[in-house]
Amino acid sequence: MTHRRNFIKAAGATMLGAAAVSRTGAASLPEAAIQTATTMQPPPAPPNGRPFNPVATLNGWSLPWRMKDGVKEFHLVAEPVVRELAPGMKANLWGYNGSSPGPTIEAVEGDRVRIFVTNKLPEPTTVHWHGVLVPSGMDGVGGLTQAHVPPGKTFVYEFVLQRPGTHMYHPHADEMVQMAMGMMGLLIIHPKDVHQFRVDRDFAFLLASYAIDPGAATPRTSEMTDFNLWTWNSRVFPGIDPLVARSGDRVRIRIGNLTMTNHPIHMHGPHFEVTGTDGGWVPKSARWPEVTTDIAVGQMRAIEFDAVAGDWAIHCHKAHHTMGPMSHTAPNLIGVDQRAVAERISKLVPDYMPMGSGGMSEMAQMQMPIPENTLPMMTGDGPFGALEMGGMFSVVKVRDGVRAGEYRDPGWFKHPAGTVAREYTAEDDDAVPRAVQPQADDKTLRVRKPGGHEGH
Ligand SMILES: [Cu+2]
Repeated sequence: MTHRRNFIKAAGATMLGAAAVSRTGAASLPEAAIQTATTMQPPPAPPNGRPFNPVATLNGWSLPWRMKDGVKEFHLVAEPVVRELAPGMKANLWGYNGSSPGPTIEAVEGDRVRIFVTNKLPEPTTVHWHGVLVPSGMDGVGGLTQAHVPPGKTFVYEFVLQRPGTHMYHPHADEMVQMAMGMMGLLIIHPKDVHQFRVDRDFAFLLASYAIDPGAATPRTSEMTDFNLWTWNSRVFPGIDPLVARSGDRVRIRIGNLTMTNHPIHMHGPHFEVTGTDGGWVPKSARWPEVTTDIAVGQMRAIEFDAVAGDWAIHCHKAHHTMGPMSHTAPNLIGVDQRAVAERISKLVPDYMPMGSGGMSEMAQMQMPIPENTLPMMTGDGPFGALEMGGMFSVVKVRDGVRAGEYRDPGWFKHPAGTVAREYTAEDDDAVPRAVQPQADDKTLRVRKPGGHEGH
């Protein structure tokens, strides 16, 4: 679905902004690729320039560049986009080149990059290169280090990438609105030495939150705390790509947080280490094992682990962040039978859904009416039933024999015989060793060891 558009033709006389437009850049703009697919587009190996191992952007893509006299030229177009957050809900967002988040920009330590930014929004914008070492005048802070990019104009940023690392880009202009509308993207600086920090699989995504009322499609941008859609690359479970790897692969996941709150990201299965921050790579001697890493607002964390076969949940550990937008105002009604009245209320108040009398779980099964273009609170099916999830949740799917560069969903894990938790039945009575068993002809309890060692 990637296609190109010629900006010179499309925009007629595209106006160039006053800021730092070099003659080389002004001669002709590089084409601005666009992408509207919401599934991961595994990036091809770099066609020119220094070699690098590209990242896999969850539900996203990487921006092609043009090499011009040794400079890598990229073209970002800030514009309104429609993003499907998960099947059943589309949001009116702002992004870049057809998508929110915008495409991942990938380049190499030492590269000189020239990034054209065309503003097709109804208001001025800028681009700040979060964590990238740039000259002050390239830092993208509207009013402070540059004039804003007016609607219809193109500005150009140019700098040399000094250190490898994981960075983000986002506006520093009317930030509250523009970031709440989804304007953000990843900027990856690969090391000059392709073997440095080498991993087998390198995933990347951004945390973003939206406040979209049930039945609506456009975020409430003045919201400060009460967000109801918790997304990875502007997707929510079950719309988030799985992270597919082969057993034994060294896997990296780079996660940047551009929401308004912290997210403790927790991965089941193998332990990981935090190997990178926005400031660069953590020396081996300074890493420690973890199963959860908190990612504060404006932070990036890269984690790495050795993949072990299985389906391993990865999610934000704030329970409300793995939920959809419906019914967070529901009172606790455990023990109360109120379904008849609830159904009548929900017809009058679209955002109303009762908590079940035995907990919330039954909500994942029953089909209460919800407004159009709205996701339920808990959803998704697994091989054993309802997953009861939403929001910031996905699955690290590790299998033997996955080919390098293969990211397709391999389906559910086939557990080896005898390794799945199951119901205990009376037939198990003799098969399962009991920890403590009273001995009929004895006054004291003896520990019974499995294997019939008692009685000597
Ligand atoms: Cu969270």
